[in-house]
Amino acid sequence: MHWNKEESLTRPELAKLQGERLAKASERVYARVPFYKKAFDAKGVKPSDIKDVRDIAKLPFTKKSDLRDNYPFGLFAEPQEEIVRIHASSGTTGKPTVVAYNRNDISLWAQVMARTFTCAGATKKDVVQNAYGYGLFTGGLGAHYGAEAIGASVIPMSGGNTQKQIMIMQDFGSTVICCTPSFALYLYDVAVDMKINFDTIKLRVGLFGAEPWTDEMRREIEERLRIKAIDIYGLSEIIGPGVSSECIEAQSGLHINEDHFYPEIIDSATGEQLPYGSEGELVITSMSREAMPLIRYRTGDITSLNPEKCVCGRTTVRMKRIRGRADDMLIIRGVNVFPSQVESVLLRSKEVAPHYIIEVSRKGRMDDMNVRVEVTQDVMDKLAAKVLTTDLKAFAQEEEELLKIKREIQKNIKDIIGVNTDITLVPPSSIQRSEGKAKRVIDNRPK
Ligand code: DLL
Repeated sequence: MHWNKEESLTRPELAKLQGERLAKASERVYARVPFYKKAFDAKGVKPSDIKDVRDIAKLPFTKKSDLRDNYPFGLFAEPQEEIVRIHASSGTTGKPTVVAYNRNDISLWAQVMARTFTCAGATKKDVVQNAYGYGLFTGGLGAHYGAEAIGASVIPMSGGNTQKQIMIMQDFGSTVICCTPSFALYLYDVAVDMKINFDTIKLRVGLFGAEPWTDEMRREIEERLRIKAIDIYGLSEIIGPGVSSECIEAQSGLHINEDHFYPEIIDSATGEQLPYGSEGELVITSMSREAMPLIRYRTGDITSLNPEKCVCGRTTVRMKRIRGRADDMLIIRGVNVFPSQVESVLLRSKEVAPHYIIEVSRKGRMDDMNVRVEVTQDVMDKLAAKVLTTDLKAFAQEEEELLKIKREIQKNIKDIIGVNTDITLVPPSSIQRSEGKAKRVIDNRPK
Protein backbone atom coordinates (compact mmCIF):
# COMPACT_ATOMS: atom_id res chain seq x y z
CA MET A 1 0.00 0.00 0.00
CA HIS A 2 1.25 3.49 -0.85
CA TRP A 3 0.38 6.78 0.79
CA ASN A 4 0.24 8.81 -2.41
CA LYS A 5 0.86 8.53 -6.12
CA GLU A 6 4.15 10.45 -6.19
CA GLU A 7 5.77 7.31 -4.82
CA SER A 8 5.21 5.41 -8.06
CA LEU A 9 5.61 7.93 -10.88
CA THR A 10 7.47 6.84 -13.99
CA ARG A 11 11.09 7.97 -13.94
CA PRO A 12 10.48 10.66 -16.64
CA GLU A 13 7.45 12.01 -14.75
CA LEU A 14 9.51 12.16 -11.60
CA ALA A 15 12.46 13.87 -13.31
CA LYS A 16 10.12 16.54 -14.68
CA LEU A 17 8.67 17.25 -11.26
CA GLN A 18 12.15 17.33 -9.72
CA GLY A 19 13.37 19.78 -12.39
CA GLU A 20 10.51 22.16 -11.68
CA ARG A 21 10.96 21.96 -7.93
CA LEU A 22 14.72 22.39 -8.14
CA ALA A 23 14.35 25.52 -10.29
CA LYS A 24 11.87 26.96 -7.81
CA ALA A 25 14.09 26.20 -4.81
CA SER A 26 17.09 27.77 -6.54
CA GLU A 27 15.15 30.95 -7.22
CA ARG A 28 13.90 31.05 -3.68
CA VAL A 29 17.25 30.72 -1.95
CA TYR A 30 19.01 33.04 -4.39
CA ALA A 31 16.46 35.78 -3.77
CA ARG A 32 16.06 35.28 -0.04
CA VAL A 33 19.25 33.92 1.54
CA PRO A 34 22.40 36.08 1.25
CA PHE A 35 24.59 33.02 1.88
CA TYR A 36 23.20 31.34 -1.25
CA LYS A 37 23.37 34.47 -3.40
CA LYS A 38 27.05 34.64 -2.58
CA ALA A 39 27.63 30.92 -3.14
CA PHE A 40 25.77 30.90 -6.50
CA ASP A 41 27.65 34.01 -7.64
CA ALA A 42 30.98 32.51 -6.64
CA LYS A 43 30.20 29.52 -8.87
CA GLY A 44 28.94 31.77 -11.65
CA VAL A 45 25.52 30.11 -11.65
CA LYS A 46 22.11 31.79 -11.80
CA PRO A 47 18.76 30.25 -10.87
CA SER A 48 17.74 30.64 -14.52
CA ASP A 49 20.50 28.14 -15.45
CA ILE A 50 18.50 25.40 -13.73
CA LYS A 51 16.24 24.01 -16.43
CA ASP A 52 16.48 20.35 -15.70
CA VAL A 53 17.18 18.30 -12.59
CA ARG A 54 20.54 17.27 -14.07
CA ASP A 55 21.61 20.90 -13.85
CA ILE A 56 21.95 20.32 -10.12
CA ALA A 57 25.66 19.58 -10.62
CA LYS A 58 26.15 23.29 -11.41
CA LEU A 59 25.00 24.32 -7.93
CA PRO A 60 27.21 24.83 -4.89
CA PHE A 61 27.25 22.43 -1.95
CA THR A 62 26.09 23.30 1.54
CA LYS A 63 28.10 21.96 4.48
CA LYS A 64 27.32 21.58 8.15
CA SER A 65 29.86 24.32 8.88
CA ASP A 66 27.77 26.72 6.73
CA LEU A 67 24.88 26.20 9.14
CA ARG A 68 27.18 26.80 12.06
CA ASP A 69 28.70 29.91 10.48
CA ASN A 70 25.22 31.33 9.95
CA TYR A 71 24.03 30.41 13.45
CA PRO A 72 21.29 30.71 14.49
CA PHE A 73 18.90 32.06 11.82
CA GLY A 74 21.14 33.08 8.91
CA LEU A 75 19.93 30.45 6.44
CA PHE A 76 16.21 31.02 6.95
CA ALA A 77 14.36 31.88 3.74
CA GLU A 78 11.29 33.21 5.54
CA PRO A 79 10.80 36.13 7.92
CA GLN A 80 10.32 35.17 11.54
CA GLU A 81 6.53 35.72 11.47
CA GLU A 82 6.19 32.86 8.96
CA ILE A 83 8.26 30.42 11.02
CA VAL A 84 6.06 28.14 13.10
CA ARG A 85 8.66 25.69 14.46
CA ILE A 86 12.35 25.63 15.27
CA HIS A 87 14.29 22.42 15.95
CA ALA A 88 17.97 21.96 16.67
CA SER A 89 20.32 19.04 16.73
CA SER A 90 23.06 19.04 19.29
CA GLY A 91 26.40 18.43 17.73
CA THR A 92 29.21 16.89 19.70
CA THR A 93 30.96 20.24 19.88
CA GLY A 94 29.79 23.79 20.35
CA LYS A 95 26.55 25.28 19.11
CA PRO A 96 23.63 23.20 17.84
CA THR A 97 22.48 23.13 14.22
CA VAL A 98 19.26 25.13 13.95
CA VAL A 99 16.46 24.37 11.48
CA ALA A 100 13.14 26.11 10.78
CA TYR A 101 9.73 25.20 9.38
CA ASN A 102 6.84 27.27 8.10
CA ARG A 103 3.28 25.93 7.99
CA ASN A 104 3.75 24.26 4.61
CA ASP A 105 6.96 22.61 5.78
CA ILE A 106 5.13 21.12 8.76
CA SER A 107 2.45 19.64 6.53
CA LEU A 108 5.08 18.38 4.08
CA TRP A 109 6.78 16.70 7.03
CA ALA A 110 3.53 15.05 8.13
CA GLN A 111 3.02 13.82 4.55
CA VAL A 112 6.47 12.29 4.13
CA MET A 113 6.21 10.69 7.56
CA ALA A 114 2.76 9.36 6.60
CA ARG A 115 4.54 7.69 3.68
CA THR A 116 7.11 6.28 6.07
CA PHE A 117 4.43 4.74 8.31
CA THR A 118 2.53 3.40 5.30
CA CYS A 119 5.76 2.00 3.90
CA ALA A 120 6.19 0.12 7.19
CA GLY A 121 2.68 -1.31 6.81
CA ALA A 122 1.05 0.87 9.47
CA THR A 123 -2.55 2.07 9.09
CA LYS A 124 -5.18 3.90 11.09
CA LYS A 125 -5.94 0.63 12.84
CA ASP A 126 -2.58 0.77 14.59
CA VAL A 127 -1.69 2.00 18.03
CA VAL A 128 1.65 3.78 17.65
CA GLN A 129 3.89 4.07 20.69
CA ASN A 130 6.24 6.91 19.88
CA ALA A 131 9.38 6.57 22.00
CA TYR A 132 11.50 9.01 20.03
CA GLY A 133 12.39 12.01 22.17
CA TYR A 134 10.04 15.00 21.96
CA GLY A 135 11.84 18.31 22.05
CA LEU A 136 14.50 19.96 19.96
CA PHE A 137 15.28 16.53 18.47
CA THR A 138 13.15 15.97 15.35
CA GLY A 139 12.36 12.30 16.03
CA GLY A 140 9.46 12.76 18.45
CA LEU A 141 7.36 15.40 16.73
CA GLY A 142 8.27 14.11 13.25
CA ALA A 143 6.93 10.63 13.97
CA HIS A 144 4.01 12.06 15.91
CA TYR A 145 2.59 14.14 13.06
CA GLY A 146 3.12 11.34 10.53
CA ALA A 147 1.33 8.76 12.66
CA GLU A 148 -1.56 11.17 13.21
CA ALA A 149 -1.73 11.88 9.48
CA ILE A 150 -2.42 8.22 8.73
CA GLY A 151 -5.05 8.22 11.45
CA ALA A 152 -3.29 5.88 13.86
CA SER A 153 -3.75 6.28 17.61
CA VAL A 154 -0.55 7.90 18.80
CA ILE A 155 0.87 7.47 22.28
CA PRO A 156 3.39 10.31 22.75
CA MET A 157 5.68 8.51 25.19
CA SER A 158 8.93 10.26 24.27
CA GLY A 159 12.22 8.53 25.18
CA GLY A 160 13.24 6.99 28.50
CA ASN A 161 10.93 5.70 31.23
CA THR A 162 11.64 2.17 30.16
CA GLN A 163 9.45 0.27 32.63
CA LYS A 164 6.51 2.55 31.99
CA GLN A 165 6.98 2.05 28.25
CA ILE A 166 6.55 -1.69 28.77
CA MET A 167 3.50 -1.23 30.97
CA ILE A 168 1.82 1.10 28.46
CA MET A 169 2.75 -1.20 25.59
CA GLN A 170 0.97 -4.04 27.34
CA ASP A 171 -2.03 -2.13 28.67
CA PHE A 172 -2.72 0.00 25.58
CA GLY A 173 -1.98 -2.78 23.11
CA SER A 174 0.61 -0.88 21.10
CA THR A 175 1.14 -2.47 17.69
CA VAL A 176 3.85 -0.13 16.38
CA ILE A 177 6.91 1.16 18.21
CA CYS A 178 9.09 4.09 17.12
CA CYS A 179 12.52 4.49 18.74
CA THR A 180 16.23 4.07 18.14
CA PRO A 181 17.35 0.47 17.52
CA SER A 182 19.50 0.60 20.65
CA PHE A 183 16.52 1.66 22.76
CA ALA A 184 14.49 -1.21 21.27
CA LEU A 185 17.04 -3.65 22.67
CA TYR A 186 16.96 -1.92 26.02
CA LEU A 187 13.17 -2.20 26.09
CA TYR A 188 13.53 -5.90 25.46
CA ASP A 189 16.00 -6.33 28.33
CA VAL A 190 13.72 -4.50 30.71
CA ALA A 191 10.71 -6.53 29.58
CA VAL A 192 12.67 -9.70 30.33
CA ASP A 193 13.63 -8.36 33.77
CA MET A 194 9.98 -7.56 34.41
CA LYS A 195 9.17 -11.17 33.44
CA ILE A 196 6.75 -9.99 30.77
CA ASN A 197 5.16 -12.73 28.74
CA PHE A 198 5.70 -11.64 25.15
CA ASP A 199 2.44 -13.29 24.11
CA THR A 200 0.68 -10.44 25.89
CA ILE A 201 2.43 -7.83 23.74
CA LYS A 202 0.76 -6.94 20.46
CA LEU A 203 3.69 -5.16 18.87
CA ARG A 204 4.16 -6.18 15.25
CA VAL A 205 6.44 -3.60 13.69
CA GLY A 206 9.06 -1.05 14.72
CA LEU A 207 10.29 2.07 12.89
CA PHE A 208 13.91 2.36 13.88
CA GLY A 209 16.47 4.98 12.96
CA ALA A 210 18.42 8.06 14.07
CA GLU A 211 21.61 6.03 14.51
CA PRO A 212 23.60 3.53 12.45
CA TRP A 213 22.68 -0.14 12.82
CA THR A 214 23.22 -3.30 10.82
CA ASP A 215 21.24 -6.15 9.31
CA GLU A 216 22.60 -8.38 12.04
CA MET A 217 21.18 -5.99 14.63
CA ARG A 218 17.87 -6.06 12.76
CA ARG A 219 17.75 -9.84 13.04
CA GLU A 220 18.41 -9.66 16.79
CA ILE A 221 15.65 -7.12 17.29
CA GLU A 222 13.19 -9.04 15.12
CA GLU A 223 13.88 -12.31 16.93
CA ARG A 224 13.76 -10.90 20.41
CA LEU A 225 10.80 -8.57 20.09
CA ARG A 226 9.03 -10.81 17.54
CA ILE A 227 8.35 -7.91 15.19
CA LYS A 228 9.38 -6.62 11.78
CA ALA A 229 12.10 -3.99 12.13
CA ILE A 230 12.01 -1.20 9.54
CA ASP A 231 14.92 1.15 8.94
CA ILE A 232 13.92 4.81 8.68
CA TYR A 233 16.32 7.64 7.91
CA GLY A 234 16.43 11.40 8.04
CA LEU A 235 18.30 14.37 9.42
CA SER A 236 17.23 17.64 10.98
CA GLU A 237 18.88 19.75 8.32
CA ILE A 238 16.66 18.26 5.61
CA ILE A 239 13.41 17.80 7.58
CA GLY A 240 14.03 15.26 10.36
CA PRO A 241 12.81 11.66 9.94
CA GLY A 242 10.89 11.25 6.67
CA VAL A 243 13.71 11.41 4.14
CA SER A 244 13.65 7.67 3.39
CA SER A 245 12.26 4.41 4.69
CA GLU A 246 12.32 0.70 4.01
CA CYS A 247 9.12 -0.94 2.83
CA ILE A 248 7.79 -3.90 4.76
CA GLU A 249 7.40 -5.92 1.55
CA ALA A 250 11.09 -6.00 0.65
CA GLN A 251 13.07 -4.58 3.61
CA SER A 252 15.79 -4.05 1.07
CA GLY A 253 16.98 -0.48 0.83
CA LEU A 254 15.24 2.73 1.94
CA HIS A 255 12.89 4.45 -0.53
CA ILE A 256 13.89 8.08 -0.72
CA ASN A 257 11.08 10.62 -1.01
CA GLU A 258 12.97 11.96 -3.99
CA ASP A 259 10.13 14.10 -5.33
CA HIS A 260 10.97 16.36 -2.37
CA PHE A 261 14.53 15.38 -1.40
CA TYR A 262 16.83 15.01 -4.37
CA PRO A 263 19.65 12.54 -3.62
CA GLU A 264 23.12 12.40 -5.08
CA ILE A 265 26.14 10.31 -4.17
CA ILE A 266 29.48 12.07 -4.36
CA ASP A 267 33.10 11.25 -3.83
CA SER A 268 33.77 13.01 -0.50
CA ALA A 269 37.29 13.97 -1.50
CA THR A 270 36.61 15.45 -4.95
CA GLY A 271 32.93 16.40 -4.73
CA GLU A 272 32.32 14.57 -8.00
CA GLN A 273 28.94 12.91 -8.62
CA LEU A 274 29.11 9.10 -8.63
CA PRO A 275 26.85 6.78 -10.66
CA TYR A 276 24.07 4.60 -9.22
CA GLY A 277 25.52 1.67 -7.29
CA SER A 278 28.72 3.41 -6.17
CA GLU A 279 29.27 3.99 -2.50
CA GLY A 280 29.96 7.53 -1.39
CA GLU A 281 28.62 10.48 0.57
CA LEU A 282 24.91 11.17 0.37
CA VAL A 283 24.05 14.72 -0.69
CA ILE A 284 20.46 15.94 -0.48
CA THR A 285 18.62 18.98 -1.83
CA SER A 286 15.38 19.74 0.00
CA MET A 287 13.56 21.13 -3.02
CA SER A 288 10.09 21.61 -1.53
CA ARG A 289 11.09 23.15 1.77
CA GLU A 290 10.21 26.82 2.22
CA ALA A 291 11.52 28.13 5.53
CA MET A 292 14.96 26.62 5.09
CA PRO A 293 15.63 24.80 1.83
CA LEU A 294 19.16 23.48 1.55
CA ILE A 295 20.95 23.04 -1.76
CA ARG A 296 23.19 19.99 -2.17
CA TYR A 297 23.57 19.41 1.57
CA ARG A 298 26.48 17.13 2.39
CA THR A 299 25.04 14.72 4.93
CA GLY A 300 28.33 13.00 5.77
CA ASP A 301 26.44 9.67 5.60
CA ILE A 302 27.89 6.89 3.49
CA THR A 303 25.59 4.85 1.24
CA SER A 304 24.77 4.01 -2.40
CA LEU A 305 21.64 4.37 -4.56
CA ASN A 306 19.63 1.73 -6.38
CA PRO A 307 17.09 2.91 -9.00
CA GLU A 308 15.50 -0.52 -9.68
CA LYS A 309 11.76 -0.73 -9.23
CA CYS A 310 10.91 -2.44 -5.96
CA VAL A 311 8.53 -5.37 -5.44
CA CYS A 312 6.33 -3.00 -3.44
CA GLY A 313 5.62 -1.03 -6.63
CA ARG A 314 7.37 2.15 -5.56
CA THR A 315 9.61 3.62 -8.23
CA THR A 316 11.58 5.95 -5.98
CA VAL A 317 15.28 5.30 -5.73
CA ARG A 318 16.42 3.24 -2.75
CA MET A 319 19.46 3.98 -0.61
CA LYS A 320 21.34 1.19 1.04
CA ARG A 321 21.33 1.04 4.82
CA ILE A 322 23.76 3.75 6.00
CA ARG A 323 27.19 2.27 6.55
CA GLY A 324 28.12 5.09 8.92
CA ARG A 325 29.12 8.72 8.90
CA ALA A 326 32.31 9.69 7.14
CA ASP A 327 33.41 11.39 10.38
CA ASP A 328 32.70 8.27 12.47
CA MET A 329 35.07 6.20 10.40
CA LEU A 330 38.04 5.10 12.47
CA ILE A 331 41.44 4.76 10.93
CA ILE A 332 43.20 2.03 12.85
CA ARG A 333 46.81 1.58 11.84
CA GLY A 334 45.89 2.77 8.37
CA VAL A 335 42.83 0.54 7.98
CA ASN A 336 39.43 2.24 7.60
CA VAL A 337 36.96 0.80 10.06
CA PHE A 338 33.29 1.68 10.38
CA PRO A 339 31.74 0.83 13.76
CA SER A 340 28.93 -0.86 11.81
CA GLN A 341 31.44 -3.38 10.41
CA VAL A 342 32.49 -4.30 13.92
CA GLU A 343 28.83 -4.68 14.89
CA SER A 344 28.18 -7.06 11.98
CA VAL A 345 31.08 -9.27 12.96
CA LEU A 346 30.23 -9.29 16.67
CA LEU A 347 26.65 -10.29 16.08
CA ARG A 348 27.64 -13.32 14.05
CA SER A 349 28.76 -14.83 17.29
CA LYS A 350 25.87 -16.50 19.13
CA GLU A 351 27.66 -16.13 22.46
CA VAL A 352 27.65 -12.34 22.63
CA ALA A 353 24.80 -9.87 23.02
CA PRO A 354 24.29 -6.77 20.84
CA HIS A 355 25.75 -4.42 23.45
CA TYR A 356 29.25 -3.18 22.83
CA ILE A 357 31.67 -0.26 23.05
CA ILE A 358 34.64 0.30 20.77
CA GLU A 359 37.52 2.03 22.52
CA VAL A 360 40.51 3.33 20.59
CA SER A 361 43.71 4.54 22.16
CA ARG A 362 47.31 5.09 21.16
CA LYS A 363 50.14 3.11 22.69
CA GLY A 364 53.41 4.66 21.62
CA ARG A 365 52.87 5.15 17.92
CA MET A 366 50.42 2.29 17.56
CA ASP A 367 46.64 2.58 17.49
CA ASP A 368 44.98 0.15 19.77
CA MET A 369 41.38 -0.96 19.36
CA ASN A 370 39.54 -2.65 22.17
CA VAL A 371 36.02 -3.97 21.84
CA ARG A 372 34.07 -4.46 25.01
CA VAL A 373 31.10 -6.72 24.43
CA GLU A 374 28.60 -8.45 26.67
CA VAL A 375 28.30 -12.21 26.66
CA THR A 376 24.76 -13.59 26.56
CA GLN A 377 22.92 -14.65 29.67
CA ASP A 378 23.30 -18.26 28.49
CA VAL A 379 27.06 -18.06 28.53
CA MET A 380 26.91 -16.28 31.84
CA ASP A 381 24.71 -18.96 33.40
CA LYS A 382 26.98 -21.75 32.25
CA LEU A 383 29.94 -19.87 33.57
CA ALA A 384 28.32 -18.94 36.84
CA ALA A 385 28.04 -22.61 37.57
CA LYS A 386 31.81 -22.73 37.41
CA VAL A 387 32.94 -19.33 38.60
CA LEU A 388 30.93 -17.98 41.44
CA THR A 389 31.72 -14.31 41.05
CA THR A 390 30.30 -11.16 39.57
CA ASP A 391 33.62 -9.37 39.82
CA LEU A 392 34.42 -7.91 36.38
CA LYS A 393 38.12 -8.63 36.64
CA ALA A 394 37.70 -12.20 37.72
CA PHE A 395 35.15 -12.62 35.00
CA ALA A 396 37.58 -11.45 32.37
CA GLN A 397 40.22 -13.95 33.40
CA GLU A 398 41.29 -16.31 30.71
CA GLU A 399 38.76 -18.92 31.48
CA GLU A 400 38.84 -21.45 28.69
CA GLU A 401 35.35 -21.02 27.33
CA LEU A 402 35.61 -17.24 27.24
CA LEU A 403 38.99 -17.43 25.63
CA LYS A 404 37.51 -19.47 22.81
CA ILE A 405 34.75 -16.92 22.19
CA LYS A 406 37.24 -14.10 22.34
CA ARG A 407 39.63 -15.74 19.88
CA GLU A 408 36.87 -16.46 17.43
CA ILE A 409 35.69 -12.83 17.41
CA GLN A 410 39.25 -11.60 17.14
CA LYS A 411 39.85 -13.87 14.18
CA ASN A 412 36.64 -12.79 12.44
CA ILE A 413 37.48 -9.11 12.88
CA LYS A 414 40.96 -9.72 11.55
CA ASP A 415 39.69 -11.76 8.57
CA ILE A 416 36.81 -9.51 7.62
CA ILE A 417 37.95 -6.01 8.58
CA GLY A 418 41.68 -6.56 8.62
CA VAL A 419 42.68 -5.20 12.02
CA ASN A 420 43.90 -6.76 15.24
CA THR A 421 41.67 -6.01 18.21
CA ASP A 422 41.57 -6.76 21.89
CA ILE A 423 38.26 -8.19 22.97
CA THR A 424 37.01 -7.75 26.51
CA LEU A 425 34.05 -9.90 27.36
CA VAL A 426 31.88 -8.43 30.07
CA PRO A 427 28.80 -9.74 31.94
CA PRO A 428 25.26 -9.07 30.69
CA SER A 429 23.88 -5.59 31.46
CA SER A 430 27.26 -4.09 32.33
CA ILE A 431 27.37 -1.77 29.31
CA GLN A 432 25.31 1.35 29.71
CA ARG A 433 22.00 1.26 27.83
CA SER A 434 20.84 4.12 25.64
CA GLU A 435 17.46 5.82 25.62
CA GLY A 436 18.22 7.79 22.47
CA LYS A 437 21.17 7.70 20.12
CA ALA A 438 23.73 5.20 21.38
CA LYS A 439 27.34 6.25 21.80
CA ARG A 440 29.41 3.25 20.86
CA VAL A 441 32.83 4.66 20.12
CA ILE A 442 35.30 6.18 22.57
CA ASP A 443 38.35 7.52 20.80
CA ASN A 444 41.05 8.40 23.32
CA ARG A 445 43.77 9.11 20.78
CA PRO A 446 45.33 12.55 20.97
CA LYS A 447 43.82 14.76 18.25
O1 DLL B 1 18.23 11.50 13.76
C1 DLL B 1 16.31 12.23 12.50
C2 DLL B 1 15.65 10.91 12.72
C3 DLL B 1 14.83 10.71 13.81
C4 DLL B 1 15.84 9.87 11.80
C5 DLL B 1 14.20 9.52 13.99
C6 DLL B 1 15.21 8.66 11.98
C7 DLL B 1 14.39 8.47 13.09
P1 DLL B 1 19.58 14.15 13.51
O2 DLL B 1 19.53 14.12 14.99
O3 DLL B 1 19.82 15.45 12.84
O4 DLL B 1 18.22 13.63 12.92
O5 DLL B 1 20.68 13.10 13.07
C8 DLL B 1 20.86 12.79 11.72
O6 DLL B 1 21.59 10.54 12.23
O7 DLL B 1 22.88 12.24 9.38
C9 DLL B 1 22.72 9.96 10.26
O8 DLL B 1 24.11 10.07 10.51
C10 DLL B 1 22.03 9.41 11.50
N1 DLL B 1 20.87 8.59 11.12
C11 DLL B 1 19.59 8.92 11.08
N2 DLL B 1 18.82 7.87 10.69
C12 DLL B 1 19.68 6.84 10.46
C13 DLL B 1 19.53 5.49 10.03
C14 DLL B 1 17.67 12.38 13.13
N3 DLL B 1 18.34 4.94 9.77
C15 DLL B 1 21.94 11.75 11.55
N4 DLL B 1 20.67 4.76 9.89
C16 DLL B 1 22.10 11.32 10.10
C17 DLL B 1 21.88 5.28 10.15
C18 DLL B 1 20.99 7.31 10.73
N5 DLL B 1 22.07 6.53 10.57
